[in-house]
Amino acid sequence: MKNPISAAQMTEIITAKLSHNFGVTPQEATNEHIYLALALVVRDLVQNLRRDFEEDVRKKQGKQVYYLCMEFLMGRSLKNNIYNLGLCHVVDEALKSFEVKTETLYEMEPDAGLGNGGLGRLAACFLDALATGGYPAMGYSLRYEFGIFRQKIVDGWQTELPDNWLPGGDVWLIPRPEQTRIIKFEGQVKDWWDGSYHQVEHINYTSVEAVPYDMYVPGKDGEGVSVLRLWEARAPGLDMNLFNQGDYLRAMEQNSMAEAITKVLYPSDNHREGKSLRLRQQYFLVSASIQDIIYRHLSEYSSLHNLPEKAAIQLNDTHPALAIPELMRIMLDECGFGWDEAWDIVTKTINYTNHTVMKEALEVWPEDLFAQLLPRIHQIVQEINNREGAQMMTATGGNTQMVSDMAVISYQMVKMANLSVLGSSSVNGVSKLHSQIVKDTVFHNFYVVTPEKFKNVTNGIAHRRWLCQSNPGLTNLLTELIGDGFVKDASQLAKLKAFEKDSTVLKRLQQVKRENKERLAAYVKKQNGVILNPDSIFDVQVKRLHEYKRQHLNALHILSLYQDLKDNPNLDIQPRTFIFGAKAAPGYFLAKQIIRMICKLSEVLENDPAVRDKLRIVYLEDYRVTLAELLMPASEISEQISLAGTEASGTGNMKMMINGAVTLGTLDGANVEICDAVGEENMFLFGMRTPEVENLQRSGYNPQVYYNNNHRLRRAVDAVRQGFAGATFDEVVHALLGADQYMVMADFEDYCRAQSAIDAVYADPAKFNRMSLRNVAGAGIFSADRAIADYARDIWHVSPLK
Ligand code: 26V
Repeated sequence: MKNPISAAQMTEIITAKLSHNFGVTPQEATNEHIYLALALVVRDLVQNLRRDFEEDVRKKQGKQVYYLCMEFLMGRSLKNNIYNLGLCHVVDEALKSFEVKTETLYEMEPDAGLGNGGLGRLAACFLDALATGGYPAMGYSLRYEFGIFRQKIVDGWQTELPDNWLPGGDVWLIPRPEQTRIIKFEGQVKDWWDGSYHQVEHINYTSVEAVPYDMYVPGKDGEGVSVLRLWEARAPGLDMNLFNQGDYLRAMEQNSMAEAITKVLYPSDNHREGKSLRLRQQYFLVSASIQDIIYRHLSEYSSLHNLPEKAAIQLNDTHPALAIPELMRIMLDECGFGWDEAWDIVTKTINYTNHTVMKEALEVWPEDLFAQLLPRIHQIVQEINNREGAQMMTATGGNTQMVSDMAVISYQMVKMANLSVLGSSSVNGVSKLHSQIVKDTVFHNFYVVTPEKFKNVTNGIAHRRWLCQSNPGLTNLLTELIGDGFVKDASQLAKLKAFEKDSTVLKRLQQVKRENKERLAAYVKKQNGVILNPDSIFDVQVKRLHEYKRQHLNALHILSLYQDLKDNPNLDIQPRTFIFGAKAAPGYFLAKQIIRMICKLSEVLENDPAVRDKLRIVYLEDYRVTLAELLMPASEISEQISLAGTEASGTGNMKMMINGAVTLGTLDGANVEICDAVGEENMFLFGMRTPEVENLQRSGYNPQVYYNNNHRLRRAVDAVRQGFAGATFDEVVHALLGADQYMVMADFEDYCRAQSAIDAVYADPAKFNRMSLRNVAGAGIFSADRAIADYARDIWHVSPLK
């Protein structure tokens, strides 16, 4: 920061806040008060930095990046902000006079869990990298009153509790009621010709107010500050018309409908919902944000003609795809543009990132619902469909099959992915493999027609959060060995390679891991009452629960290992602790049953004194950002075992790698690039490659074949069929032996082989530590700083302000 603050000054400002905001002296203040006061002090500092940054942007007329996403999984902010402002020591020192530890205050902050998983966390990591890189950027999303549910496991079953995060969390949110926007739903469209002009009017609509709340995200050393603008839905006061007509109840109903829009985050991931509330949420986000972007642009340049030169809008998946017709609507209906010119500007401004190729996640909306809720947007989408259809007819030489595949509306469904591709100048996947699959499969026809649109930007993580803040032990060791240049330039982690044969360094690396394992063990003891053996291998699979991620493959192997141990109690294996953490979509029954199976298997192991010191499962409840920050540094094996071709990228794989874990994985998503970075010899690879998966899909996958031919597999599946610990798992058995799309059985044998390879290597600590070191050294390219630099160069065409 330009004007560093001393600890004495910090004490003084916190004291002033305590008195001014809560009317308490430092002696009277509770920890809660001190947490809030400190947060407010930090917030003020960041707000000032943002003001300076914005002034600079204005002077230089810098191009703005707008990142639209239904989810931002921010986690906590206090520690990150203090770290990025370079105030850790100042705060530690200042808090001494309040007799409270900084860490205690950090623990009081609730996670801002405004997202489901990888997609939302990626958006959060990008805000950090945008700020640090000095790019003028805003994220737009919704201020959900309830974030991702809190998970409780009861007798193995997941139960969901509401996540009421605003008490304690909203100290970061600055309301901007003066910038409220109006969003219009339903009603009819009236159009007529006025001389030579086509006039359009949206009538009889119901309006909802969108009130913005800003959250600031400072970059490291305060070079830039990103803003996350979250919209809250409010009813615009009671409808007096209805009220006066005596329709009191309808007036009230409209009120609660409006406020339902930002009540709760949809908790499903990779599965479409098709509910009208979700469509309302999407349009609400998009309309408020696009109005805001246009307002900001016009107050600077008074014309939309240069929008593409001064603004880049990124659609994070198809959820905000209505930004395309919404921008068209405003240009056509409110700014007097003709179609062609408006379309040219829109398509040059908007870009789209695809995050999944799973068919069930591609959003489509029934056209009648769409037309009823968004009548004017529907007309525009129809027009896009007609015009683009005609264009595609020419481009494909009249290939009606191709044209229909690329249509925005077909069989009375609105296809958001096709709309996103047509309305964007760039379409990117999130890892090399995924971007190739996007071109080969889901968007193949688009690729044939407009190959230049298709790009790749491999995901990245905020390495300052996931390494520097979460793993101080490793960070100190790295700083001592290679200097602190890696903090702002992760590629410098490669310097660590020079130490791969240095046995002292390898031992210290192991010692750091050991301490992180003990830190996790202390948490598990408190939380689950289970005592972990820190000498055992910490083998971690944490991610959303989904069949394609194959947590059940992991479980099946553990079960089989248990059976082996029962046969031969003296079996020479390295003690293992298998750690799981995962939330299931509340309506996804099979996923919940898989959780139960894992928990029940854990019970079986725990109740068997002969094995529990060698083999243990811990299921960690309520996996979330803050828990991940504790887990990643303690992980030794990173399980990334999705069926090849299904996981778009993965980012947990990167978080564990940078903390020295070795990947046990298939060649899927970003695992492929992890392999490029560290070499096959520093991973445990197994399973079919994508071409083999495709072959097997073509020839017909028959799980029975594997069941019949592999004794170990049959025995494990039979045990699942029988059930254990008083529970049965019929649906799991059915999924495995039925038409399992994810081919668990086909990869089982090779997975077991890779698992034993881990055992053998772990028995030789020097070897394992060297692999671990090579993973840290190779993780630099997975920094979000690199990903953002790629977007800036290849897609947004923006440069940092400084
Ligand atoms: C779809 C839906 C459908 C409607 C209900 C709510 C909802 C929420 C999310 C989605 C799409 C999820 C796509 C997704 O999360 N993809 C993940 O993106 C990560 C970041 O790029 C990537 O690392 C993961 O591999 C990918 O699964």
